[in-house]
Amino acid sequence: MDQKSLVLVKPDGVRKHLIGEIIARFERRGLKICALKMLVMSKDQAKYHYAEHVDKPFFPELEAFITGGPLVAMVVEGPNAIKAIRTMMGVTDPIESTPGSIRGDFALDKGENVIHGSDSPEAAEREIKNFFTPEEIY
Ligand code: IDP
Ligand code: MG
Repeated sequence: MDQKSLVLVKPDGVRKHLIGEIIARFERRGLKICALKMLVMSKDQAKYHYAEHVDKPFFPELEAFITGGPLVAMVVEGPNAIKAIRTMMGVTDPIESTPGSIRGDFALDKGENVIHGSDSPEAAEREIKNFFTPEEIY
């Protein structure tokens, strides 16, 4: 079953020159990039994207980080794309992520952890709308 996921190369990933590395991993795996753009997230966009975390103590730090520089947003599609991408990403805290995963290879910090990927089809649908119009998704 084909699924779409909203993936972000977060501002730390852009600063670390990891855009190509991350896209290449998805493409080599057989996943399709069907929408792509670079942008600076607004605070409103950040509150919508991280709605489940707005009341958490780390939210101010997260908001400052995620809005603090350009990021790359993309829609990635393929069979079981959501789970496939979450596995390729590693877990939230890179220290616990397996080497070979994106976070396990390229991050050490729980906040600045290089990549976002949707965690469910419902989240993907909601998150994709925050960045792309239907016409921008191929
Ligand atoms: P996920 O990105 O693996 O789905 P979530 O628990 O949904 O992880 O958290 C969203 C993002 O919020 C994380 O990727 C990370 O950037 C940030 N974050 C989560 N927990 C913490 C924390 O304890 N301190 C700082 N930032 C955090
Ligand atoms: Mg999450």
